[in-house]
This record gives sequence, C-alpha cells and structure tokens, in this order.
Amino acid sequence: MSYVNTLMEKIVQRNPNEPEFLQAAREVLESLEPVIERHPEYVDAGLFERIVEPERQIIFRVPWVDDKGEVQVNRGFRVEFSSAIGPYKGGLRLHPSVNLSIIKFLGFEQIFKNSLTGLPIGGGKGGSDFDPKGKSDAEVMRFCQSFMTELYRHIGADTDVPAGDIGVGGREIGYMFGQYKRIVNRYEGVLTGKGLTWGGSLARTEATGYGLVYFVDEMLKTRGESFAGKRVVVSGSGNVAIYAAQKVKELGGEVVAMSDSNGYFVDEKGVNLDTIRLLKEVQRKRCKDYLAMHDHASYFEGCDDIWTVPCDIALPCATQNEINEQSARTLVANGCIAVAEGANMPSTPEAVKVFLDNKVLFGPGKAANAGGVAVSALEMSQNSMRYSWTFEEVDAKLKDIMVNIHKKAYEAANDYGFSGNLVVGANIAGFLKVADAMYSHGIV
Ligand code: NDP
Ligand code: 2IT
Repeated sequence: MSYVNTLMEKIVQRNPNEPEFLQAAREVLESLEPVIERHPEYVDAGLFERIVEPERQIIFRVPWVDDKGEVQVNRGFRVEFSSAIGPYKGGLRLHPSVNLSIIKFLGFEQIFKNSLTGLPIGGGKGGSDFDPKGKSDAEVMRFCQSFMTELYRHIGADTDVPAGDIGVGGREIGYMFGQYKRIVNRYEGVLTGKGLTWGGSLARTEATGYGLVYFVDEMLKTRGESFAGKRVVVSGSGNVAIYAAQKVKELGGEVVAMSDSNGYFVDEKGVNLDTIRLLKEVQRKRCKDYLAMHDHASYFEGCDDIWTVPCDIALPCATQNEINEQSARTLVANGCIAVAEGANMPSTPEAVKVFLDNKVLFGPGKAANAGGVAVSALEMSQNSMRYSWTFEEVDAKLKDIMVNIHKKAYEAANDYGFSGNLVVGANIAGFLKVADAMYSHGIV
C-alpha cells in the first residue's frame, strides 16, 4: 500500500466520526504524493503524521442567559492546528451545524491557505453550535461575552488571532473584542475584522469577495477570457457573496442569482446589490424578501438547485459540500467555463473531479478565498505599526497577493507535472513553505 494510503487509514482510525476533516485531509494528502517522492526526508521526520494532528484542541462550555431569563448552554471550539509559520490564524463560525469535524477541516485547510498568502500566519479555526439567527442583539452579546470569557486565555496578538466566518461579522467581533479587552486590560490586535474606529483595516469587509474575483480574473486570463459580459451565479448572500458580486459587476459581469439556506432567487436584469446589502447587512432578512422590492425576479425554495441556473461562471460562497457531482454535471452541461470557491470546500470531491475532467477552470477555496485572511494579516501588520493604510493601499496589496497566489499554484502544478490543475498546485505550494518551517524546527 502507498505511504499516503497507509497514513490515511491511520487518520481514519484515529478520527472515525469526522467526515469533513477526513475529506479535507484526504484531498490534501493525495495531491502531495509527488512531493513525498521528491522529499523522503519529510517522511523520515514524520512530518505528514504531525501535520494532520492539531497542535492543540480546545472544547469548552459556553453558558448564557436568553431574553426570557432561561439558561442556555452551547459548546465552544478552538482548534490551534499549526503554528509553524506564524501565530494561529483563522475565523470563528457560529452555526448550529458546528462540531469538531467541521472546525478541524476548516483549521486544516487554513494552514495551507495562510501559507499561500505569503504572510506569516499559522492555521486555526474555532466557533460554536450557537445559532445567531433569530436572537436579539442582547442575546448575541451575552453569548459572545461568555464565549470570550473562556477563549481569552488561549489567544493573543502573538499567539492566536481569530476573526469572522459564517455567523460572525462586525457585530460579533465587536462584542468579543470588548470582552477580551476588559479581561486582559490590554488594547491589542487579538481579533481581525474589527471596526474601523477601533483597529480594523479598510477593505477587510470586502477582502474575501474581492480577492475571489481577482483570482478568477487571473484564471480567466490564462484562456484569454475576462468577466466582461459573463453571466455569474453566486451562492450565499453573506459577507463573501455580497462583495464577490460587487466586484463581478465592477469588472463587467452580471450576477443573475444568489441564495441563502432557505432558497435562491433569479434576477435576469442583474441582482440589485443595494437591495441585498439592505436585506442582509442592515435588516437581517431573507433572500425571499428580494421579491417584494423587485417583482420581476423569481424565488425558489431550497438552495441546491441554484446550480441549474445557466451561467458562465459559478462562485459558491455559502458552505461546505454545496455542489455535488450532479450539480457539477449540470453546470458543465450548461456551458460553465469557470468555478471558484469563495466558501471553504463547497465542492464535493466528486464535483471537483467533474470540473477537472471537463477542463473547467477550477479555483480551490484555499487559494481562491485567501483574500480575507490575507487582509486580516495586513490588519495585524497595521495594528503592530499603530498605523493604517488607505482603502486603495490595502486593495492594491490584496490584488497583488491574489495574483501571486494564482501564480504560485499555477507554477507548482506545472513543476510537478499537473499542468492547469490548481487543486494540486495550491496544495503543493501551500504545503512546501509549512513543511520547510516544520523541518527546521525539529520534532515538535
Ligand atoms: P456569512 O454568515 O456572512 O454568510 C453565509 C451565507 O451562506 C449566508 O447566505 C447563509 O445563509 C449561507 N449558508 C450558511 N450555511 C449554509 C448552509 N448550511 N446551507 C446553505 N446556505 C448556507 O458567512 P461568510 O460569507 O463569511 O462565509 C461564507 C463562506 O465563505 C464560508 O464557507 C466561510 O468559511 C467562507 N470564507 C469566509 C471568509 C470571510 O472572510 N468571511 C474567508 C474565506 C472563506 P443563511 O443566512 O440562510 O444562513
Ligand atoms: O476561512 C477563512 O479564511 C476566514 N474565515 C477568514 C479568517 C481570518 O482570519 O480572516
């Protein structure tokens, strides 16, 4: 049996109830086969066995009192996966589906994504099974304060720097930052995605979506294409989806459909982003409510069928495994030329295979959505300097970083004999930097 298969068997045995983590680990390890051949010293140093085991996993109780005066208990997580190239860095997800498997898959992906940015950040992820939907601001605040009352002892500006992810935006980061500062009595850049008046970076809100579109633009260039005149479907309608859609429009594309976990809407005239921002960022309403303001649009219950809407470019920006093999086949049959992952692992392994087999340009999440964490790292730099760059300065750096990530992944794929395969390219390029650091540090 090959080294990777033997190792995968061990990982399955050790983590039997973690399907998302096993999916992410298998995808990365299988694409590292050619690296293993070139670097037997990494095998001798047990580097692969070590990289799939988090340095530290923290699970804790989060008790809080709801508006009715009743005690609620959630489970909090922080998985500090790798500090080989910098402090642990990665978001916090608040969603009822959150469990150890999901946080571990996200933390594992984050190691390689963060490496690809070229900035000094390790990999981690956290969150809770708390559902912010339908909760009052006061309930969200009490939850966030309780969550931070445990988390604070594990994090710090040079140790572990969390940020947002699903269900965590400016409001939640604000409540968590306030509680951290109160407990430790230090004003430090311990979280990113902060508000602009208290240490946040310009362009962090836009960064993941903008970065995704900059990345796709690079993919399209390799085939002499651009966004101009393209029909684009963007799933989700949260932070990543909204700013991806905005940048698509700026580059001359038309976004014709968006979704949330209840359903999707199609607007053949092009999605009105002011409406979406109002509904989602201000009113915390649903995609269904888009129709009340644009009655020519149509709404469909259930989010899976959004991939049946014909498009040239598909940008999954909602959640893991939202594109299965069938949806991928439908996209291909409808003439889709490019798919790039704004979400983390939104395509199942079978879907990815369909895209690659059919020569669809495919940008894997750890490369395509790295713009968010890249600007988080720039927020850390600005906090350290006690200085802030303009929007244009940050945006220019973001663009540069995305162009470079595409270049690194493209070149690594070529170098290892997988020309055009950015999945393999991103995994190899992301891995090599972390591996070199781990090798230098000895067996730790
Ligand atoms: P938000 O909470 O702002 O938005 C999430 C969107 O996805 C909402 O429209 C939500 O719908 C939808 N969604 C969430 N869960 C599901 C589900 N189980 N099924 C269907 N739809 C769902 O999160 P973000 O935009 O920040 O994150 C979206 C994705 O991007 C995630 O995969 C995240 O890990 C990834 N990502 C985020 C980064 C960031 O900087 N924020 C950086 C890199 C990646 P509803 O409102 O109905 O729940
Ligand atoms: O998945 C991700 O990269 C994020 N949620 C952003 C992490 C960060 O630290 O900005």
